[in-house]
Amino acid sequence: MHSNVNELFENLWQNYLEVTPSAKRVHQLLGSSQQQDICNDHIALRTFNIEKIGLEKLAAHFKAVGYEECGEYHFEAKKLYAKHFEHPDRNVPKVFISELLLEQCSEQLQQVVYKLVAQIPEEAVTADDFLYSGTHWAMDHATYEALLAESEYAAWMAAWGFRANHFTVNVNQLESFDTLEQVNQALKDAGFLLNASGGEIKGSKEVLLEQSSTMADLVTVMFADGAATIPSCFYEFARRYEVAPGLLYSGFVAASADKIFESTNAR
Ligand code: OOG
Ligand code: NI
Repeated sequence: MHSNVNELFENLWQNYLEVTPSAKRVHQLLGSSQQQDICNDHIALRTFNIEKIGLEKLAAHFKAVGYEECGEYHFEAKKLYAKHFEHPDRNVPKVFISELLLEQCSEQLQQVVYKLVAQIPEEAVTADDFLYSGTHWAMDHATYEALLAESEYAAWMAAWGFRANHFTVNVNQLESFDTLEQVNQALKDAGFLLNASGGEIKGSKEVLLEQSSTMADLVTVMFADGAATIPSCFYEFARRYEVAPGLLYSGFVAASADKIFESTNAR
C-alpha cells in the first residue's frame, strides 16, 4: 500500500487518463483561464462484494494514507452499497467506493464474477498498485454482453476492473465559472455529451450539492476473442453549498449518485 497520498493520486490519475482521453480536454477547457490547477472534489471506484476484493479491501488503501470513513449509501434498484471517505487535508479529493451486492444477482452472474475474481492473486489486493491495477482476468465478449444484460455495473467492472471510474472537478474553485449551468454549457459548446439521466444537473442548493457529468469515453478494449469499443470512464463536475458559514457540505446525495452511475451506460 502507498504511504503517500499524493503519490497514490498521481498514479490513479495517470491510469485514468490512459482510458479517458477526454479528461485532458476537460482540463484544457475549464482550467486554461485560471492560475491554479483544476482541483478535484472526489474520485470513485467500484468493486464486487466478495470478501477478497470488497469495498473494505479498497478502503484499506485509502485508510493507509489517512482517510476516514464518513458516510454510507444504499442503491436498492442497482443492488449497490457505497461509502465515502474524507482526508484531514481538505485539498485531497474525497473518495466514493461502491460494491455490487452479488447475492441479489442471478446465479449465472454470480458464477461469472466468482470465476473472474478467483483469477486475482491474493497478494495483488494489498500491492501498492491495486487501486489502479485494472483487470486480473481474461474475458470474452459474450461474457461481457451477458453481464451487461443484467447489470451495467457488473459489465463495467468486469471490463475495466480496479481504477478510478471518474475524477470530479470542484466547481466552487473555478475562477471563470460561477455556476454548474455555465460549466455544462461550456462543455456542450465544446462537443461533450452530458449524462442527462435525471436531468443534466442532479441535486440542488437545497440538498447542498449539484452535480453533472460527461458520458464515459468510448474506448477499444481487447477481449479474449477480439477487440470491442465500450464505455470507459467519465468526468464529473460538483458544486457544493455551505452547511454553515465557511463550511461546505462534504457528503454525497444518494438520489443524485444513483444517476451518476449511469454515466458509463452505452450511448
Ligand atoms: C459512482 C457514482 C456516484 C457521485 O458523485 O455521486 C458518484 C460511480 O459511478 O461509480 O460518483
Ligand atoms: Ni462522483
